[in-house]
Order: sequence, then structure tokens, then C-alpha cells
Amino acid sequence: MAIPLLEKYREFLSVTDETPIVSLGEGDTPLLPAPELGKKIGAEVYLKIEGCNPTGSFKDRGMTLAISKAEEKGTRAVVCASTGNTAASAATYAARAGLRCIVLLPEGKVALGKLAHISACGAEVVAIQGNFDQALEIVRYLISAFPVEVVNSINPYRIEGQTTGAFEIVDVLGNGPIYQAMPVGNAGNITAYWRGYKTYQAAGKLTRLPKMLGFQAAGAAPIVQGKPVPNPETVASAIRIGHPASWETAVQARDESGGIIDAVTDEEILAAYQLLGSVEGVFCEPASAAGVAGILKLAQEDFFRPGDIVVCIITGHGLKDPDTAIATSSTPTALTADRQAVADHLGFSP
Ligand code: AN7
Repeated sequence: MAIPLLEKYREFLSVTDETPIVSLGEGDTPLLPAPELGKKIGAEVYLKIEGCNPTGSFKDRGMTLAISKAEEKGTRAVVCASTGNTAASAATYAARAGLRCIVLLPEGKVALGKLAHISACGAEVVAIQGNFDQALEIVRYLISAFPVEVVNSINPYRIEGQTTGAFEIVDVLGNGPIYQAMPVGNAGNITAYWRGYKTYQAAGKLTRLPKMLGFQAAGAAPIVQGKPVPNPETVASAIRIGHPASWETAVQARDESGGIIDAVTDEEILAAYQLLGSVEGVFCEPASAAGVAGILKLAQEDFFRPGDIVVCIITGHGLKDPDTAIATSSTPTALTADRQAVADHLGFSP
């Protein structure tokens, strides 16, 4: 049986003998070389495939700890606002732990695969007629007034659990990469990775901290613009967030590391999304392609040097958002069930 992530990195986490570890086999995701992408940007590129987590996104790293600690405390109910992945992860780990799970989603803006997963795991879904930021405000009220635990990344255990992504990268590479690229939404993950690298540095496990490269969608880029975005819009629904909860710590990660937080357009995101699928064989959701879109954009200005090691966090699986996959693909050719017609269509001659 796989060792739970929380056992593996126990010495760096708030896990005690009293913590009932709620695990579904999260973590230990592949760090995949991406040679074609590497050629395009002129550096050595690796993809951290977080879609291989049990609920298909990086959220499980934080959720295993948040739900374990909630159970340790005797919590009966958990709540989150979500663009989809946090809710899918919360619903799943809460089901495993036997906790009530309430999720507040921006109505009509959550990708289909996430909705399916949330329903299958029995969470109570409230569709808020507003955006993620408004849903999170309501969650802040609910937790201040009622006996329910938040499992958004404003719960510190979420970010603590997500530091394990950085540990795994260093365990494979033997040091920090030169650059780490990733999408930024509510900004918990960039906060977590930077904290993870610094934790490992303090433990003597790395000598090189990476420069953190974060990318927001152009229509939802509050950190880049330096002000909240009241009506965020992007095809990358996971990062359709206008007022990130971990804003300050994301800016800290950028500045302490000497990195960049920039914006990429929906066109750039979808181009990177299709490139990843068709050239590297990595099918991710649109938000997950934002980091790759970002390094492709930087490469246009000769940003990278040969030998640079660039790790992109591919945060969620492509099946999360089947609508976008189908909308961006070519329509299939319909033919009669005739062998010759099919062979002719494919250009095969006898
Ligand atoms: C695939 O699920 O905010 O910057 O509510 O699902 O840590 O927010 C999801 C975010 C990137 C951004 N990629 O991470 C939610 C939610 C994917 C995501 C992000 C999200 P953060």
C-alpha cells in the first residue's frame, strides 16, 4: 500500500500521533521531462503532473491535511468556496472521513468534470449567483458564525500540505529548479511552493531556491494590475478569481525569489493547452496551461538560457473540463459504416 503523503513528509507537517490520517493515495506525482517544450523555450523543462492526484488536482495535497486535522479536532462539517477543484477535493476527503461537506460555487462557472465529481461524493452544493470572491466572503461569514470548518486555503493546513509538491520536486532533481512556473488564482499554491522550498532549504535539503514565475489570466489578473478585479473573466475557470486570499504571500514569493507574476491571454492559455496535449501527451485543464503559456511568452524575449531547469506545475487533469476540450477540437468526420469510404478518407490506397 502506498505510504500516505502525510506520513512521508511527517517531520515537516503538523501531523501528530493524535492525527487520524485521511488519505486517498495523494502525492508522489510524476515529474515528466517535456523535451519538445524545452526545445521551444531553449531550456530543460519538466512538468509536475498534479492531475495524477486522486481527485485530479493539486488540491488533494492540502486537503488530506486539512481534513485530517478537522477530524482530529472533532469537526462535523466543512465548507469551502470554489471554482471547482477545491470543492471536488473537499467533497472526496470529507466523504472518506464521514464529514458533512458544503460547497459554494459560482453559478454556471464551474467545469463539468468538477461538478460531476462533487455530486458523486455527496457534497451539498450551493450555486451562488456571483463569482468566487463573493462566495468566499460568504464562507468567511459562515465560519465566523457557525460550527463549520473552512477548507479553503485560508485554512493554514491547506497551504502546509501543499508544500509537499516542492519537496517532491527537490527529492527528484536533487536541488531546486532554476525557475518554477505555475498558474495563480487564489494564490495559495504559489505561497505553498515557496514555503516548501524554504522549508527544505532550512533543513539542508537544497542549496538553490528557484525563481517563482506565476501567471494569471489576463481577464483575472489582480496581482499584475495591483488592484482587485470586480468581474474576473477567463476561459480558465479555475483561476477566475479577482481578489486572491493569499495576495500578499504571493507577492512575497515573487519578490523574495526574484521572480515574476505576469498575465497571459485566453488565446495564449488555449494555445499552450493544445500544445501540451498534442505534442507532450499531457492533457490538462485550461488553468493548468497558464504556467506553460507564461514560459512560452517569456521565451519570446529570450528569457531562458540553455541549461536552465524550468519546472511547470500542471495543476489539474484535462477531464475536469470536457467542454473546453471539445470546443477547441476539430469536429469528427462522419462517414457511413463502409470500409472503403473510411480507407479513402484516411488516404490509404490498396
Ligand atoms: C487547476 O478550486 O481556487 O492560486 O477553488 O483549480 O492556489 O488558487 C482553484 C485554483 C490553478 C490556482 N490550477 O491555484 C478552487 C481554486 C487549477 C486550479 C489554480 C486552481 P491557487
